[in-house]
Amino acid sequence: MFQKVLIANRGEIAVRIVRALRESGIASVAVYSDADRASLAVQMADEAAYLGPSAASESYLSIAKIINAARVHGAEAIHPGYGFLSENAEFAEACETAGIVFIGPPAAAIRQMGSKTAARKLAIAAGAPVVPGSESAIENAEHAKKTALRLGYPVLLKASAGGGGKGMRRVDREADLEAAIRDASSEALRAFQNGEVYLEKLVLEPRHIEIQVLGDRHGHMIHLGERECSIQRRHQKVIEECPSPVMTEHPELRERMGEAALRIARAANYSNAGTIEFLVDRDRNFYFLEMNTRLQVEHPVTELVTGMDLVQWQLRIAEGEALTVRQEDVRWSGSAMECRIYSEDPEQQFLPSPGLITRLREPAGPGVRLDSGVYQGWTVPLDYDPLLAKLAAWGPSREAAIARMRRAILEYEIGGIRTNRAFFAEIMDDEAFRAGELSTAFLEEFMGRRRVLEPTGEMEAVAALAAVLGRRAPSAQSSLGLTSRWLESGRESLLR
Ligand code: MV4
Repeated sequence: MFQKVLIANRGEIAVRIVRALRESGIASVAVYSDADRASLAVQMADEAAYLGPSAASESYLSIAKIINAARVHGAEAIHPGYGFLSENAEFAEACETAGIVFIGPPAAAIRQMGSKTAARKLAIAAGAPVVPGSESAIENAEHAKKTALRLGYPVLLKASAGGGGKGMRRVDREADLEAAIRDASSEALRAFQNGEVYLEKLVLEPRHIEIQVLGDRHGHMIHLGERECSIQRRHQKVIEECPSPVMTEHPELRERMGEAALRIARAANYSNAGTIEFLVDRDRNFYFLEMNTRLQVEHPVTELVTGMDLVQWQLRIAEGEALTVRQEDVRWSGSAMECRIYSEDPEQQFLPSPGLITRLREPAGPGVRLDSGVYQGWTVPLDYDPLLAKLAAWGPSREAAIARMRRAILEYEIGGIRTNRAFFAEIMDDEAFRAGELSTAFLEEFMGRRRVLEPTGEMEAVAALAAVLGRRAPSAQSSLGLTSRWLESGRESLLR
């Protein structure tokens, strides 16, 4: 068993990992930058190591500083969390060279999945479905035209080194193809120092569904089912859930996608926790998209439904333990969803809203889990991702989970900064959402049908009154037809 582990991350995920370590009797070392001196993770961990200036390049992204901190503090292993160095094959190798265990997959698997064209080839070789597309990178305009004609328009240009939507271009007709290739290629070159692009058939209004896999270092691999992540904005996930409403209606889809995910992970000689992303079209055809070789932000919904602690398993697997859970032991119970609470203003094009948290009341109670990285008096820095916390709710059914989520959102109060908290209450009340009619187009359509009134001073006074009423009778809020902006400004004028 490890005695001490360093957490190469910050925010809520660092806190999540401190908790798992403490439960296992392992000492934790948090790391911090100037902006994070007083972070919750630093306060909660057994030890803390200063990395440097707030800029991530000089702190959380510095391989040398992090390896050095692990050496100085005597940590035998490093958990990278998500983002930062978590999918950096060189970091995984540097850990190994320093005699430190990297809590994650082998460096070779990280590297292979980092190339989207290599990952696609691997999936094809493993017999998993991929979106129809070019065999490899586009060589010239003629090659692109021939391929697009075979696929049929619309097509999608993607960067080989990409991910997260950068360097992606939709092309609807041949006349636009050459210019789009130039655009996508130069964007990819700037972003990834690699201008290679390839073509795929465009899947219209897909669902984004991913499969969680877990493998040990002895060749055992299981999947823990799916998470539906279709509700996203600009490739940033906003709500995730397990099970996917489509799987509840078609359970055989889970089995087929789970098997495809296992074939891909095995072909990559994968171990530890990983996620295989798929697109699912309206006819429930599924296609491999990419593999994320890390613990994901949204892992709590899988934990709530399977009862398995993914971070604990990551630690055991990294220690060389064998998986004791067989595929037939995995059971899915009830329904869970997660809302990502960001310090951003939904009424100002989701602009970041950093600053001092002057008031905080956190939701709790049956079926509610809050993974938070903040406290009252903490100043949210502008330097990093604006994720404050992840609010998750579990219920015996999707309806029950939605009811709990709605209740928890109304309990949650964050003062001093703008957050997207109340925005989620509106989504929970949305008919299409409640019906489980999800696709990656959901949020844009939702924003379109949402009534947004810019409140005047008078309206704010009404909202303040309504917020008071709402505390006594939450139903008064919806019967007054209040938008989240009204409620939020009402609450804030009360907190001032
Ligand atoms: C697609 C697609 C439709 N057809 N590929 C976006 C990010 C990158 N990881 C892959 N993405 C997509 N690839 C084909 N052939 C639609 C998307 C996409 C998307 C995928 C997952 C989650 C959200 C998305 C939002 C817009 C587009």
